Amino acid sequence: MLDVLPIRAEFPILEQEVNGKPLIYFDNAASSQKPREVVEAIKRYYEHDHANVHRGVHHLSQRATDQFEAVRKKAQAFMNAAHDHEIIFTRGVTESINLIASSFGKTYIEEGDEILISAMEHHSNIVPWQMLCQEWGAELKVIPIDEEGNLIMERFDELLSGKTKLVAVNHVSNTLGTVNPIREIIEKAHKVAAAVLIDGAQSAPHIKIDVQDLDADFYCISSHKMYGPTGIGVLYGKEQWLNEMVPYHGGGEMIETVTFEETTYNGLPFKFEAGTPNIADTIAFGAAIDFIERIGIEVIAHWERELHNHAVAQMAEIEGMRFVGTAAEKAGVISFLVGDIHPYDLGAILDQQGIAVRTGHHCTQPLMDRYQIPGTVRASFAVYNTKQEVDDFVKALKKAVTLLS
Ligand code: C6P
Repeated sequence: MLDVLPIRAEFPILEQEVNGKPLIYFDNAASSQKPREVVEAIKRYYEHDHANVHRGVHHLSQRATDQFEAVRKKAQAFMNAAHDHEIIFTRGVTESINLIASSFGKTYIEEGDEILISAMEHHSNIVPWQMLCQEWGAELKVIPIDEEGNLIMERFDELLSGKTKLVAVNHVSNTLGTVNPIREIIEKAHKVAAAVLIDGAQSAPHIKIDVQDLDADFYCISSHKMYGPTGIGVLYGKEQWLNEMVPYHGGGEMIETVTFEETTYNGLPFKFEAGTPNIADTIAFGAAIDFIERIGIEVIAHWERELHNHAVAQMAEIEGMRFVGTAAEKAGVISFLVGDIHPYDLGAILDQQGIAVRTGHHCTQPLMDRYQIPGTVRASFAVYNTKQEVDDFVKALKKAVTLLS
């Protein structure tokens, strides 16, 4: 069993009371909290090392550049990318998907082409593809899901065709917790020469990512769900795609030469990194990767699974409990409703007891339509959560249900 208390002690924010009760933070799928070493990395950078990167010959600029580029190598190792120039820093998964939708669209998409997504995508993995389809006359197709929250793979097989240019699915659903069979999806998509983008927002904190082993074309992760700062993430892209695709943003850093008549572009990864990057948060993201690797991603996943099972077993006893998302392959996310109590009401009463959960549609409105529900309450776990917190949460939930029934 994981010795969780020393890990928990590394997170100063957890040592507070909310509404007179010790904070129980179960909103980790939205954004996880940051260990001291991540907070310290930001402070240290601004107090000692700040200068712009890749620009100056002076000492501070070189020091900042070295630290910044070291994180690219760290992220490369974390995802097992073949080259460090396949690691593009972005603001997070949303920006990464928009980058691909824009650059891939401009480079490859023609009228009549198809983009395939799934019914359990986050709005970030729906809207950019709708925009691409509108712009280029392509069509968006959707892989349906069954009642438990599994992709219906027979429908995927039927939807996949020579017209499919790109398949974009999440590795783990933020609302259902389903872990999707992305290896099979990638293999099948490649048979019709379609590229595959994996939205790894919810997998990166829990599952070992190996982009070479998966043969993923694009894989997106956000630091803030991985114990790191907000505003920084990684787009992994296979070298060949990134070399062929047109740039996303124009500006400094992404150019080789500029005249008023013509601009030539920089090589990878800088071609996709216009402007001054988010240096401090990138460096602190490196500290977050160190944190995950120090604990071990398998250890984290195992602990979260224990918390999940411990919670589900007790929650199932509550009358009227309905779990939304019950796939066999699941991460530490529990979406639920109780009777006809509105999720906001449950969330508000839990908050009064110091418990942070997310309520609503979780940026997956089409998924809510699929289940014909207004939203859910979602509890999601991280490595610093304890079984005692789960017990306290269940007790508070029972109290809330009694109050609202
Ligand atoms: N989901 C949640 O509470 P950004 O905001 O760009 O880092 O990530 C967007 C995103 C994309 N895909 C999935 C599967 C996600 O879960 C998220 C973020 C948060 O579920 C905030 S809406």
